[in-house]
Amino acid sequence: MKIGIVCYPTFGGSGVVATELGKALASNGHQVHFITYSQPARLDFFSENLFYHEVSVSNYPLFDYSPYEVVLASKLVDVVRYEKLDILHVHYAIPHASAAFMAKQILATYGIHIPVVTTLHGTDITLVGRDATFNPVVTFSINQSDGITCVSEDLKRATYEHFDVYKDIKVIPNFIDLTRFSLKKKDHFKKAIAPNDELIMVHTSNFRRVKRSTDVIRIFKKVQEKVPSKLLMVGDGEDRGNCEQLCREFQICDHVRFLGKQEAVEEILSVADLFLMPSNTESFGLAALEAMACKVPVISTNAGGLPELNVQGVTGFLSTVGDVEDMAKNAIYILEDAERLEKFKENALARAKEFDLSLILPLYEQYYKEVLDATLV
Ligand code: GMT
Repeated sequence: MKIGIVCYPTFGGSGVVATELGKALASNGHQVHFITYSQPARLDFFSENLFYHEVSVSNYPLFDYSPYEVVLASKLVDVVRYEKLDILHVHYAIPHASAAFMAKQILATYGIHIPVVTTLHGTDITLVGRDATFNPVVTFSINQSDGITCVSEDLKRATYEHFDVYKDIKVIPNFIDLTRFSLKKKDHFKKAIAPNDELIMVHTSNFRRVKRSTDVIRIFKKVQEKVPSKLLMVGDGEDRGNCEQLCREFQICDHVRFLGKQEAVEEILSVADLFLMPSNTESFGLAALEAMACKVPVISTNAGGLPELNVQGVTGFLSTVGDVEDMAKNAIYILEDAERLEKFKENALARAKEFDLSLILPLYEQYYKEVLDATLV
């Protein structure tokens, strides 16, 4: 199959899922064309089946805002026509689904009928897309897609609740390549971070408000009063400064390290004992799955799709958003008993295996086939 993939090429969850999916499809013999505004961060290896087409928006003095969507639609028309693609898979509704719709209409004038699959990832539905300024276009372009997938049952429910979508939505969860995430522990790194064998807690995110990263610092303050521990904060974004400020106020700076944006997150997770995800909303929680794949239990909120991943009392614990007290109590419960911690770690890894790439990839392949069969003209 020849598949065009449109996504945000950044480190965000939707870009990671789209890129890893494209790489896996290419390894499985499909020809995959990425159509994005810069090379996807995870598109880090060469394969004869992988192609990358850059969407470059030129600046023109008249434009206060560059018309990215129009340029993307033109690029899609070009790539579909000349590379003879069978299907387009766009990740994150805004503005990819509407650009794909525009391209589809133009291609029809050349007698080319290309089915479009849209994958909804989270904030395109739960935050941005719900905004009245986007809603009519998001609703229309989702309904115009030939196939719609989303990453959790909760996101499916939210889509039907907030948008007038009348089509079926297929839930295909996030996945993990366990071969990449089962690394040997970096003992020298662990020793440097926790010289006295302190336990290591980790938070990875883009530090946007929705991640409630400052709650991580509040939780950690309480935990380190009871359990000798260190905290690693991975990533960067608007709330990082607030987190640093809070560390100074609490006088815990010696125990917290801000590592900034990191590519090899699995190396950091390989030395971790507990992962913290106190998000306000999370359609699936890919970062938590990555932690679990590294045998790290998860303290999270019960928002969005998190209960579909993190199993209460088995792989970690889930609390109400903002209930720092409860999250700290649960973290201490897991960490204070070595045998109990080991059990939670084993459970986390076992759960992650249920989302292995080898199980989820066929679901996408099968769905493409169904969409193609249904749209044959
Ligand atoms: O909103 C983000 O944090 C980024 C966003 C994205 O689309 O890049 O992540 C979302 O998609 C991921 C992959 O499907 C999910 O695992 C994340 O839970 C989801 N984030 C939110 O819902 C906040």
